[in-house]
Amino acid sequence: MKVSIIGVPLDLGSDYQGANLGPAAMRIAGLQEKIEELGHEVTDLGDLCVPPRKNLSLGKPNAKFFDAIAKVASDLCARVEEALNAETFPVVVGGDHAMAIGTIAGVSRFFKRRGQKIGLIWIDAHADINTPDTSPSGNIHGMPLATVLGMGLPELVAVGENGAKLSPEHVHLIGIRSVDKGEKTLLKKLGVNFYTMTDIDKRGIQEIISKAVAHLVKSVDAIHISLDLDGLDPDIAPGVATPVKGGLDYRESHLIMETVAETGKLASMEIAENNPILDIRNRTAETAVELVQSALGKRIVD
Ligand SMILES: [Mn+2]
Repeated sequence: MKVSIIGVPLDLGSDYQGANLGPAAMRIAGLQEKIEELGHEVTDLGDLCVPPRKNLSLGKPNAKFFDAIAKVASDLCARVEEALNAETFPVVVGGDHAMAIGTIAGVSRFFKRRGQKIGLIWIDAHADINTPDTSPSGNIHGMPLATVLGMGLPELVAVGENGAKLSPEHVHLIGIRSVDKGEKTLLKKLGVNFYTMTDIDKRGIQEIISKAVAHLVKSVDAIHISLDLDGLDPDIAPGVATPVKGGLDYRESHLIMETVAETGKLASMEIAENNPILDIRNRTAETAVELVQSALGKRIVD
């Protein structure tokens, strides 16, 4: 398989600076080499251009830096679509999770033009389904799931193509344990499939991911993984802006990747929220690179 690495040094979606260094940390952790070890041909397309926050005005307090984020997301959408057009598998490395607005717009546009549907495995401690009306912080990294489902700020919903990029029933949100009040309402109203850490404790990740994937295999043509590293337990991924105790452990997160990979329908993935400033000796990037390997076919015994 051919793989394209796309770096998104975006930190405008969060109050914490440092996620803009995430792509560099992933490269230092050996992202390209570790994918090549699996026999894939890898091209690193470098980083998108993101303006420094000092040069920007806040824009709207309930959707901070929305215009700059919309521009980066549009650029990313185009880059992802090009990578898919070139018959490569995009591995998009961030950058805060606002990047998902662009990545998913690109994946959606590529498959929509072929009359095909996409599904989404979204791993996160948070639901990321706030809108400017419900967000307590105004930080756009808490809004990308709502945005790709067509809710929220029109300038962001319009990225790529206006409107929802996929159907809520084709979204599986895994690992949540910190959900805002407004988000609880929207999660249920939209009909997104979601699995809290309590669900995972009770049912086990194997049952949950197998059923989620079986549902997607039946109903969509391609699957995208949006991995927010704060979905993982802070023990294995401490370098994130908003860590929450009690996340997915090392084996659980690998099993998710392996199970999705086995479908043969995984078309793209992104890794968000790696913040080297908050990390411990690049542990988070190293964990992330290992998870990319599992998603791209690495097995204990081949
Ligand atoms: Mn997130």
